[in-house]
Amino acid sequence: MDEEHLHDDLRVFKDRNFFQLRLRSFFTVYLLLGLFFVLIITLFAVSLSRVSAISSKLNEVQPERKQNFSDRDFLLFPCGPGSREWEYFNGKCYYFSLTRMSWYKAKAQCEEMHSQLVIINSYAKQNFVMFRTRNERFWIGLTDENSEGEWEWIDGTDYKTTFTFWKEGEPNNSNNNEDCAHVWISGKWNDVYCTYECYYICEKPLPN
Ligand SMILES: *[C@@H]1O[C@H](CO)[C@@H](O)[C@H](O)[C@H]1NC(C)=O
Ligand SMILES: *[C@@H]1O[C@H](CO)[C@@H](O)[C@H](O)[C@H]1NC(C)=O
Ligand SMILES: [Ca+2]
Ligand SMILES: [Ca+2]
Repeated sequence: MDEEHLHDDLRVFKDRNFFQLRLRSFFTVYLLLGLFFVLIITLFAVSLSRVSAISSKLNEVQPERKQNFSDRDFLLFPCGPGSREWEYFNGKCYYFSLTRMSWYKAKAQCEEMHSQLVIINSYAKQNFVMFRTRNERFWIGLTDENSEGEWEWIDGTDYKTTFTFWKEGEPNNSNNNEDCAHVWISGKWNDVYCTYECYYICEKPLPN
């Protein structure tokens, strides 16, 4: 015996000791991780409750704002805080479409938005439109489809006594088939067939 046995016993004892040490260090790591998660979750819960408190406060404010426009809203969004795509110019609101369609569809689209195709009745308005349309084609509320050569603004504005801005040589009723007007290069007006597809401009008064 016994030299050798003793040696073996000693080794078993050493191994066990080592195993226990490792176990303890694992336990510590898990404990720290656990604490860390608890901390994170607490922080998350606190911030969540703050956000929901703020949003419920906002919800309380909302109905008041819908009932009447505060002066601040009116300055920021004169065409209504709920319709930021409408641009304000000189007492009216304008929408420049992002899709192309025929003159008839464009007219209907404006009506659906409680507005109508734009009436360009002054050089100031022409300038505003010209600046925004940048040589792109946009329908306006002008047509001679009822009677060839008798141009009419869709709101009844008298054509003969009002501002015009036709391109040189237009309207030319090309192919006897051009009865709707759009703005084009430098914002100048051209007549084209009404089923042509281009962008459009709607106009509406300020909300009450
Ligand atoms: C708009 O609301 C404010 C309070 O939020 C009120 O004092 C004011 O009289 C209202 N204005 C109109 C025109 O209803
Ligand atoms: C008439 O107008 C159309 C655009 O609507 C243009 O393409 C055409 O060249 C014009 N024709 C003449 C003869 O100016
Ligand atoms: Ca025509
Ligand atoms: Ca033409």
